[in-house]
Amino acid sequence: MTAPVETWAQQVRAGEVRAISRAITAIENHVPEAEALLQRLFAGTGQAYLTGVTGAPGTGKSTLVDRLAAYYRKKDEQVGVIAVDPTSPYTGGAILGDRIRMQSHADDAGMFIRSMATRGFMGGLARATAEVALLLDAAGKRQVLIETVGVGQDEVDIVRLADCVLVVLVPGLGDDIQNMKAGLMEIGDVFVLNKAEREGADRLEQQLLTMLSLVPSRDGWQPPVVRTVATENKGIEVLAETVRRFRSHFEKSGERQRKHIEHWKRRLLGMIESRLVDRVLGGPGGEARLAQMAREVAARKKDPFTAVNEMLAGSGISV
Ligand SMILES: Nc1nc2c(ncn2[C@@H]2O[C@H](COP(=O)(O)OP(=O)(O)OP(=O)(O)O)[C@@H](O)[C@H]2O)c(=O)[nH]1
Ligand SMILES: [Mg+2]
Repeated sequence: MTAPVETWAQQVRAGEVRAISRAITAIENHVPEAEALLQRLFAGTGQAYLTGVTGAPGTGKSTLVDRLAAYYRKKDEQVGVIAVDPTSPYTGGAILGDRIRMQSHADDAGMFIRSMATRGFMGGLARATAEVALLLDAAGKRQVLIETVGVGQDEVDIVRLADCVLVVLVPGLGDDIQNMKAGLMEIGDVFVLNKAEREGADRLEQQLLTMLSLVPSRDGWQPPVVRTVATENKGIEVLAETVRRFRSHFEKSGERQRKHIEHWKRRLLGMIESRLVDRVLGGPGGEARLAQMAREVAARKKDPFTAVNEMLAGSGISV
């Protein structure tokens, strides 16, 4: 942390890998330097297109991201990839697999890949991912791909960040549209039917189309289904073209702008919230104070309103 922030920012803008990596670590650790850096970089952002890739474990998200990234690189677009590691222990093997596969781009300066562990963020994962996306945007990555397993609220928050959301499904995971939550159905802008060479692809496509016909179209966009065999690079071009079509559709209708305003409303709220929490509970003894208050409230020794007032007042916030 010796270089002054402005030098650091210049290095990031120039796409220097070491400067970007160091910035991501700072973001992950939520250190004040990260904020100072992003403040400087912010004006130069808003150029990247964020594509979120989500779906059940093992559906081929990483393979798809890898192929899409290669496709964009061929078009001479710089690419950033954020892979949010799934926490489920049974996907542990796939994480290593990701790293190995992604190494095929290791010597390409136009591509930056970072895996983010979900442990240790205490609900701040969506924030960290959003900030890393901003950073990659500032670093000139025009296509940013974010992979996340579509399971929890955290993941849904991450996916909301994206300009375009790809929901990945595969044949043969059961009849209930692979335990997919209704929320994911609504969040998908494009549905990717991967492993389409497998038995049951036609039936799944039929099921999907039926379900999607029940979802009201947004601004004239009916989410399409694109069939891919990621391992064989099949359907990738059609998929990229579909994303491009979605992009121009929404840029024309002004929906993207509206989505960004919604996004910043949520982000600003979240930032206010976390600032307040830091202020009230940050520093030594914060957790213990919270636990103590919780015990008193649970035992009905104190009502929660008084408890909150006391904690706010204790940190110098007038109530
Ligand atoms: N048959 C077939 N296998 C595929 C296809 N795409 C990916 N796979 C394989 O499916 C397995 C899982 O692929 P990943 O890309 O790691 O899947 P993922 O969704 O990223 O997995 P997690 O990150 O663990 O959730 C790997 O063995 C891939 O080689 C495909 O189109 N057809
Ligand atoms: Mg993966």
